[in-house]
Amino acid sequence: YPEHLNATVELVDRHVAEGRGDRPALLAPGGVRWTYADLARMIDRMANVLTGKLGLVSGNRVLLRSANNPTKVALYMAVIKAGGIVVATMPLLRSRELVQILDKAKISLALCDATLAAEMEKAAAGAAEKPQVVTWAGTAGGELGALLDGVTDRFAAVPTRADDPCLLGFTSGTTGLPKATIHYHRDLLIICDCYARDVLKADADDVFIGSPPLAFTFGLGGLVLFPFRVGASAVLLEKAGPPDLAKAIGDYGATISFTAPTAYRAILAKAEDYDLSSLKKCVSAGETLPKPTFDAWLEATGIKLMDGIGATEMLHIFIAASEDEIRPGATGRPVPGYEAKVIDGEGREVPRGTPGRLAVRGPIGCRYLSDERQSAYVEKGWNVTGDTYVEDEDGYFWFQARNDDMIVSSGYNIAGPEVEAALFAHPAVLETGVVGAPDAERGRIVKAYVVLAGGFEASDELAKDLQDHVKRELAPYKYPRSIVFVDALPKTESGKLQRFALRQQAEL
Ligand code: 3SK
Repeated sequence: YPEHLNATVELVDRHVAEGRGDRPALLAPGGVRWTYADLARMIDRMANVLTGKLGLVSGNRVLLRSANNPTKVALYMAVIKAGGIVVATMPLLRSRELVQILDKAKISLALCDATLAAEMEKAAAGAAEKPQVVTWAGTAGGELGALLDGVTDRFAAVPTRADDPCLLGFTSGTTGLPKATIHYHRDLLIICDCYARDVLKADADDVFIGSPPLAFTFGLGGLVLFPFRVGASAVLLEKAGPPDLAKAIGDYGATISFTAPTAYRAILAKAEDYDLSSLKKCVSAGETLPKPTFDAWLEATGIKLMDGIGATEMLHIFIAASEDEIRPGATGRPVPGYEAKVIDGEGREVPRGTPGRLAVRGPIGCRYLSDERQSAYVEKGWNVTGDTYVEDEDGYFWFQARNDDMIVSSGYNIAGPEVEAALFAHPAVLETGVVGAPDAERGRIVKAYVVLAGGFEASDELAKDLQDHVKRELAPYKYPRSIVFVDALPKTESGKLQRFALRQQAEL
């Protein structure tokens, strides 16, 4: 990559400059259809507003909060074109989670869909430094619409360098304390030129669709960067539950889908209700892909699900297999440009066939924003992801387990300790331990073991009250779907909760 590059210029403007401006870029419900030229003009107007009326200067961090829609994508690319750094957030986050992000990322400007403004305003009021909040409604209406009025649709990209940061990707650590991973302009292109070009093999006629929020870099790649890199189009769905996604695949003639195994399973359960015949490739990631799901999808659609493992730290997928190299049950082999190995506790490579910690290196590596957990993630230049894997004789990697406390449920990463902290805020909870438990539907669910405080009695009503309490405290997808009342929790001699013992219990 050249020393100077701006990701928006490469991903959007290039198509207009090379005569592909009339090709569709973004499609959305309500008949929304933006060509690359429409999108480029909208981005330029927004970049003018950001740098003019909103005072953005290079390096400023801008928080974006909305469901997946064309306005969010245009704002994303406008911030980058203006030299800013995007901090995209999950739409379901509550104010207490948003405050952590505002403070960590030192946000001065937050752009928020009006329907999600209440929690944003609450968070802004509670932040160490109150950011300016600008809301929008529909396709760039509301406060943002008023700012865009009469603004010119030409903006000269800020001459950023390839290794200037343009994205802070937040990921909740095992402790629930969010970590911010820094990504550069060139990283946004690298994932396209490694995974999307060499493994996915997408082209300009493809129509991408999927469910992951753009704040999860799995969604950012699959629904924005990959289609834009090849001049294809993307369907953005604000509501992307399995029935909405399955229906939209037929409505838009989508050819490439990005979602988690849970969604593929839910679609399969009613596959005869939908027209999935346009699909050519289906990417599955965010949680383990069980072989029965792979087999059932192949049987119903004739398509091999393309499994992959990625990480916010590495921006996207680094182990996967192209369609003709898939080995059912294995995640795949390192994406071209990446290397992977399995290591023991001392960092030594273990013989093939032996389980150990997965270590990866490639053109993108983990760079946390001022976080002491950096040295635990990167060991001697290798990114140690926290997953246990086995490498076979042919160099395929087979997932065994997560070796930390994260619970991956329906594609969401949920930190057990964060849910425990929320439960502790309820007067009925004396002690609690939260772990993942197997679930046919969601892969895993959040399961809370609770010791009650005096004066409280176990009941279904109390369990429901605890669940509602967590939904009010945290993003609702984090609530414990199963609550078990117990007399005591397993502890070490020094009084620490033995989560591994609870995990074993939850597996039964
Ligand atoms: O495997 C994941 O969880 C992941 C994380 C970030 C980006 C992409 C992927 C697949």
